[in-house]
Amino acid sequence: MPPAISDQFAIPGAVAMTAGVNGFPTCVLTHAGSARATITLHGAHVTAWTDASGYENLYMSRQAVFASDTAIRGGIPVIFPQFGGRGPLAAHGFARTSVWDLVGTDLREDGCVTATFALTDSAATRAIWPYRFRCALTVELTANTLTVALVVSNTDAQPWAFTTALHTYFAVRDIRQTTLEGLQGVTYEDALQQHALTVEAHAALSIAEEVDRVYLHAPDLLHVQDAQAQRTLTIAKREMPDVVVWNPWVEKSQRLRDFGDEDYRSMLCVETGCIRDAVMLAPGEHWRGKTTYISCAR
Ligand code: TA6
Repeated sequence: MPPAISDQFAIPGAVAMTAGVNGFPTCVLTHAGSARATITLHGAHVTAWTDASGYENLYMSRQAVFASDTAIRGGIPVIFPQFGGRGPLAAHGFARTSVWDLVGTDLREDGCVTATFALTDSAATRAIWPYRFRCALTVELTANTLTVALVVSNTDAQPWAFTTALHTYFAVRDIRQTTLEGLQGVTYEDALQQHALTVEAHAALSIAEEVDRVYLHAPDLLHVQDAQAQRTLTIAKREMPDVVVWNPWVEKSQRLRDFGDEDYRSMLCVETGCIRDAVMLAPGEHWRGKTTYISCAR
């Protein structure tokens, strides 16, 4: 049963709460009557982001399953406390399938619209990850930018470590006419080659097969160049050293239930996070990381 919907944090013209897909409570941010972002409380998951030009920047599978125990295929899944299979938990951890609370909204003087979501430990999380924690995720919307900031706090009396990522699915007009700039010279782990280490040779990375790589300590500025859409999506990250580049291509697309067989053509995951080196937090310590996405026509 989806949680109840409250208007406690509504701001006329800027923040509204609605019943989203399958009744999931969804927060809708609107900037100056044009740019728009939707975030479901299920996973504090950004499910859509259109900029002031009306361009939808995120991929969302038409087969995405909105169910309490399932990760939504598309948008920005929040990965915590474990990336992939790098630990004892189910792949990518429990944050993306947990119900977060909306704990605050704001319409700033500069017009930026924000919403903050929180997830804290529970008997259910402690049963599988025996630590006390608090995560706060803030989404900030302006005319042509979307920022996602994550604060992870150790509220326990013992230290613990985590890995995390914003598993962002970008919409692209045609993957074969899309490149990713900024990774030349960066070492990556290739998940398709038993995590062998390789140095990226290309200034502009093209995708013409399944790609599943973790680029280590990548530059904080990257650009997705969508030639057919004549658009550039800039990714500006802070305190999130690693970058994942993933496209399932043909065969894996056919194996994914919640992903169209041809959808590999219209998406590219470029994910930012702390993946290779886990972050260790002492009691009372916090980790802060953020990524800003900037959409512009070329
Ligand atoms: O981010 C890349 C990756 O780890 C891939 O290996 C692939 O499994 C993808 O995440 C999707 O994972 P999911 O659990 O959402 O199906």
